[in-house]
Amino acid sequence: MKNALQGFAAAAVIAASVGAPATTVAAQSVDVVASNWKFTPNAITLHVGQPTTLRLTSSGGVHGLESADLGIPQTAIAPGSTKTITVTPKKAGKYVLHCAIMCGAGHANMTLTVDVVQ
Ligand SMILES: [Cu+2]
Repeated sequence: MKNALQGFAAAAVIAASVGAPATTVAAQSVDVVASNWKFTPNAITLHVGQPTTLRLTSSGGVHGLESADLGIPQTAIAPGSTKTITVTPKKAGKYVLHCAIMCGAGHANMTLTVDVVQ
């Protein structure tokens, strides 16, 4: 029960960080920071048909993101620069994106979960 509540709180924080209320049409953005070896946050929520700009940077190491399902081309994420990719999900679901560039010992476990909801 405690874990479920913590999960809910985390989801609420992520939803809040996405920004604008559902009634606005302005593009939303989400910041994701890659490091050795995780994405922070490691889970984000997007909405079907709603464009969201991902702002990707790294605080350590070169990492990558890619998702054919979400229309994210292979994108290198390196310290000192920010890559922006606008994503408009077509289909609800849970997409687990793995780091797309070999980055060392923790590479295999480096994931970003994208929860796409209506
Ligand atoms: Cu990697």
